[in-house]
Amino acid sequence: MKILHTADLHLGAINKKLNASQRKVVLSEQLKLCSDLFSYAKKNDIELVLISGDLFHTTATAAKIEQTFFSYVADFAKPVIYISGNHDEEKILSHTPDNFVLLSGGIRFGDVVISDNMVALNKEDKNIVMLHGDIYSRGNDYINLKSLKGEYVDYLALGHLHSYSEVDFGRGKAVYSGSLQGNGFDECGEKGFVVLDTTTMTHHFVEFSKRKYQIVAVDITDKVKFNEIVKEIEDNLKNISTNDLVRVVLKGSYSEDSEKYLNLIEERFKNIYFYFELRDETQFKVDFEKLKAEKLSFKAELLSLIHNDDSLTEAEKSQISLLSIEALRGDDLSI
Ligand SMILES: [Mn+2]
Repeated sequence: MKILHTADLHLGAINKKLNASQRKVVLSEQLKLCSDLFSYAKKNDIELVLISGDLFHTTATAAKIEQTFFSYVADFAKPVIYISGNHDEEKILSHTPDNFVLLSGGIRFGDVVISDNMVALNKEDKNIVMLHGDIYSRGNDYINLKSLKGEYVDYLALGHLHSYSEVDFGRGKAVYSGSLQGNGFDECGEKGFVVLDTTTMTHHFVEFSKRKYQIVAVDITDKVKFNEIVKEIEDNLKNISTNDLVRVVLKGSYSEDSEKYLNLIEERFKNIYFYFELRDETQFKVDFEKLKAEKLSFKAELLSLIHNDDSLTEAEKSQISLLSIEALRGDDLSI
């Protein structure tokens, strides 16, 4: 029997960084992903779908979203087994079709048992236990795998952490399916679900998201002209889909002559990608070799004084140098 394990769909969740039209796209995409998931399940002879919590983002998730989701479940017709998570624990579910099972205890399908606890598991069965929590760090939602070691668990179908991962324990494997799509820059990378074959008790991850959050570091050291900086960013974004949500983090150092115009860079890229944002983590560096050539200039004298002041850290030196240059030029100070 083939089982599809998913979790953390967080239907109704929006990222506050997105504008109204982007939010609309993301919300409808969440449902499209669910509809596609059930289509995948039908095409691939999946007999059971497991949802390991946080199906809905809040108890207040719109009734329309709930209704639409459950219409997909009804259409799938085979059992969809669900446990709640920390986000939808209190949610009162309505419109649930007959094949939607809020798991309480164990259900048997031949030699396969799906349960939400370890009580009454038999050694000779293939036991799949659904839990929602964190196996890696101790907190409110901590699941202590050590305490499960002696239990007859073959596959722990986990929810709560939004990326796929797996850990061997006892006689089985603890597996996070991860969410279907990221919802912030803390959720980068591939997202999808897991397909488990109970004949062999083997599983594999299926990448399924429509768009990804991507953080791309771009070192602009030695790129002085605006076009050179833009070109460097473009080169680093070569393999990124325009459907993606992109954060470019500028790194390295820049000099007094740098044409690092942040607003213009943002303008240049924001309409190319579904979402684009720019972070600047570059460090200002004074080119002292070049300054030496500017003998007898007030700027050269001032910057040399700063450079040679041993009471300052390197970071302080570059910050004070930058402010001095801006002040001398009559610019707004970047303070
Ligand atoms: Mn959760």
